[in-house]
Amino acid sequence: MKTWARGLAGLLLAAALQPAWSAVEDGYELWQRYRALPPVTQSEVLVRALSILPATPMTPTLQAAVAELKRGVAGLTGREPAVSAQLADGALLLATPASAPAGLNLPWAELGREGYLLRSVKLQGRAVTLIAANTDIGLLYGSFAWLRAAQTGADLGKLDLRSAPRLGLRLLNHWDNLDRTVERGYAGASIWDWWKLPDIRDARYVDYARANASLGINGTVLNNVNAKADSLTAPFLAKAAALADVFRPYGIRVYLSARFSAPVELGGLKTADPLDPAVRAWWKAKADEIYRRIPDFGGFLVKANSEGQPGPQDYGRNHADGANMLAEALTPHGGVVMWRAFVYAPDAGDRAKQGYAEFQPLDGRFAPNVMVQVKNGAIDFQPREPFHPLLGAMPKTPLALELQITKEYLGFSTHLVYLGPLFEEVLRTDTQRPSGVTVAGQLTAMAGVANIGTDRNWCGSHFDCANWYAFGRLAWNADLHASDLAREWVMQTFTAKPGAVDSIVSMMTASREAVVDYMTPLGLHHLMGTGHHHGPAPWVDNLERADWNPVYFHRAGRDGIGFDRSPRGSNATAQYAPGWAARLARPETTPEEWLLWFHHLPWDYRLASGRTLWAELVARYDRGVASVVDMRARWATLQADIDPVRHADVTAYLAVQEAEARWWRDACLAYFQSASGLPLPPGVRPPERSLNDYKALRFNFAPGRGG
Ligand code: GCW
Repeated sequence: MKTWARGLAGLLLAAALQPAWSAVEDGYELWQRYRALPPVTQSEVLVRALSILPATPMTPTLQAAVAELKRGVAGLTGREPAVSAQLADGALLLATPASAPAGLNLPWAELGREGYLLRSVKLQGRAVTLIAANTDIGLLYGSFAWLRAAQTGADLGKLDLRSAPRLGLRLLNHWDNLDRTVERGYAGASIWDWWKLPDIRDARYVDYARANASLGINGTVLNNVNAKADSLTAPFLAKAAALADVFRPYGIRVYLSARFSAPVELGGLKTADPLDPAVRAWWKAKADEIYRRIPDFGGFLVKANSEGQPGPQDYGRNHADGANMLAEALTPHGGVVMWRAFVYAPDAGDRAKQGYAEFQPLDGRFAPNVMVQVKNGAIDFQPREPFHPLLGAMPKTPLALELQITKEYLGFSTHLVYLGPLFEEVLRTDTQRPSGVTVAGQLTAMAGVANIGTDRNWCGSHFDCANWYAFGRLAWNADLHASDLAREWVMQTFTAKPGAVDSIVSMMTASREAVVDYMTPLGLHHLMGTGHHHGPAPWVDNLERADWNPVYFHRAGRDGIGFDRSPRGSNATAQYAPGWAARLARPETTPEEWLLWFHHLPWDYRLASGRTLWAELVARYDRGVASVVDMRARWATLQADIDPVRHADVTAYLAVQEAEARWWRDACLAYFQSASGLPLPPGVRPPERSLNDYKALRFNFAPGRGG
């Protein structure tokens, strides 16, 4: 063969062996890429989805379901199924009780309003796949579930899957401001283009709704809890109504954060006192106005008397007075109030105790359509917190769990930290109220603080989208396992190649423990930089309020480290059920991962490992860094399995993460060493720079502080 011909043949062979990466793997399509499946799976999907037989009547929601199935199957197999009215072999049959073929005996009642059933059946001699639900939204959820099954290796010829959410409300909370900045947002600007709304409806809004509906998220709070009253004015309500119109077919209701002082700011009243009849009338009229524009408006989310926000306490009233007033205005329309329990007053003692202290005594005093929304931990979305003592302690009050999807305290969007294990850990914890009832078992709703912005990949990094995914799936079903969700997400997002899937899943599941280790091991918390919350700053001791300073939380000195919340200290442990309280009262029976959250211990205290506290702390910081080094090495081996653009994106981010993990470790060890006065254990690498160098770092333009 001529040299040029050999060269050409070589090139062609190389091209044939190279996976055909699509040109647009930029993350925009999230877990809904629907790329061609491997041939065997592809033909399996093809036989099962030759045509779609929709239920009737053809509502916008059903249209969305059919469109998604067509798009999905076309992408996965290269052939779009026909929509047909004929029952044929290989049909996807969408059925409600009204449209189901006669003789079909299904457990309709168990599916509830939103649940679905997927089942392979023979009908009139034909092998079809049934997607059944009581409502068209159930059919949309079922369609997404079938597409997920098709992409994650389910046997499509033997489907028998039933699923219904336990929680009726599964929401995202956007901390988005009206000027499009996003408080604690690290993924660009707010996706809500308030200025151009209501006339211009960005195509992204539909894709946002599709992504959320695929998980079962059914509500979204559009604006920041640090709310401006303007969001309740007529022009902004028209904008919110436009979004509600886009989201409605996808089963997503719109909610707004309400500023408690709006009657003063917008209504010209002298007071926002919740017991004042004029104030109550103002809110009623406002609610009526909202429902005229948005008939299925979900309700209000409120941050009151917290971090400078107005609230009922400004008028000598309590949280129940405030929440019940809003509830009264919403009741005729079926709306709900989600009243946040994230409160802490200046110098009122242990900050961890304040939410419980203010809210628990009000149990039973809230109107039925009020939910108290509680963060997963008592301080603030730290890498690891013990569960909030309010969870389980208000049996007469519906509770919503607030989780933070955006990584305010976990390295922003540059660190790969999969939050599934964090969410799972909280949801599974036994509150012992009564024994065996987990946090998940205490809930009526779940809310996740969104990490979504205008970045092309939505979340600021490819892997951060897994956190949106895991939140949504767990809100639908809290019994799911974080590692299974990671697997599903990887198979839909990156690749279904088994070895690669295993590698990525193990990176993801290890990543949460890694961040705890390199930032705040052994129950430490709140060690981050002031204001922007980026990077380590355990030395900060000069802020106006005691409980804004890291030194308040870690209390490191020559004598030891940790916050004594035992009965000898602040006695925060007494806010838990008796079994937990007894266990947490003593360091020997406190789970090691929460040790310094509850106890102040001498540096030579012995841990289960046999090491002293000081040596263990150092070892944990080292383990965290090593884990990131390992993640980088694993990712490097996946180059052939991942499209080049996303592989390179993640590679670059992991390098940042490793550098920042080292920075956290070095700065914290330099500081804690100055407090303990102890030498580093033999063989341990000393911090790269001096403590003063770390203290001198400034980040004046860090993202996420909002407006
Ligand atoms: O953690 C703090 C955040 C604030 C946030 C607040 C809250 C919206 O730093 O940015 O404000 O929590 O949850 O209200």
